[in-house]
Amino acid sequence: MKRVLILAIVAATAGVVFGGDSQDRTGGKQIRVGFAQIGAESDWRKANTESIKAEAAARKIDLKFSDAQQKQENQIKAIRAFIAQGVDVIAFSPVVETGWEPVLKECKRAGIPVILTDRAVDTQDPSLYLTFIGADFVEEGRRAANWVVKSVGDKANIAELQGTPGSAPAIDRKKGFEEVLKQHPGLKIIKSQSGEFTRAKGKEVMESFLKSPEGKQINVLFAHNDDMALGAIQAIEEAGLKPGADVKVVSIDGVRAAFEAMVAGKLNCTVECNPLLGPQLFDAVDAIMAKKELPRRIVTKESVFEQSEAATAIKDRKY
Ligand code: GZL
Repeated sequence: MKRVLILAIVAATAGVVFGGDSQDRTGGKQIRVGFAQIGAESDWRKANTESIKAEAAARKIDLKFSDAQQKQENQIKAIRAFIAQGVDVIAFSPVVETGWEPVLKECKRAGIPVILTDRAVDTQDPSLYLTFIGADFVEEGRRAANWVVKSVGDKANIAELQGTPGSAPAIDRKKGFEEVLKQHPGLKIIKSQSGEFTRAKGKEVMESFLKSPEGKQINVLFAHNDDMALGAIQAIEEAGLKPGADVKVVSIDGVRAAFEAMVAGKLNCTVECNPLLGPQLFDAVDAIMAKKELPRRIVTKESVFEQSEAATAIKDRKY
């Protein structure tokens, strides 16, 4: 009884939701997976959560799910609660790249395999997780910059809205974008700041960019995700400018609202970053339970969408 009580307290503090019965319909032992999600900061994240929950339900997985409200300490608490519950597999999307080795070592000591989804961790010890399922963020940054070269030309003053400081997508998207800009000295990033992947912060930071002395020179916005771009589009309009024309806008994710903004002529390009990782995640869980080999890295397939194709492509979008 005492152990259960402790478990409940630990789990409750980490915002972990207990759920599921112990037997699936086939009478086999139900697989128990703990998933520590970052939060609900963007449409991309909500679609990612929906994909994971829907796939777990479809496969009758006993999913313990936690939402960390973008705080690393909450993700770590949730992972510790999953260890205490003795789940079969732990999966999570690390909000930032560093600070994970202690809790990953606890997973290893507990003999619980770990899968990274969406974002990577920075560790020297490859034994701390089995596989990383997610996009190539450096390539996404290159694709955004190549669109600027193709569509804007060799001269532009660029404002950049970065994602969460220290997160893999923010670090690598910037890296890929700047790698291409090195070949085009006329393309200059003249303002750059984090909008934390949210619409509200993206709008706030873009307002400050436009009010700055360099504000009038900005003719391209590169946002590390669609939500910040959509917030910035509001700021551009409130400044009396035409987003998509006076300021060209390129962002990353490919969420439905970005397609709607492209159809309205306010966003010029979105680089797809697929959030529908549920099927790949639970294929990896099945492989672990069957003691099959797993590739160290599973890269999701993605493309680039421009304004000219948005009205057609939006019909097929799943998120
Ligand atoms: C990318 C993902 C990022 C999205 C944002 O894989 O980690 O986090 O680009 C989300 O929309 O908040």
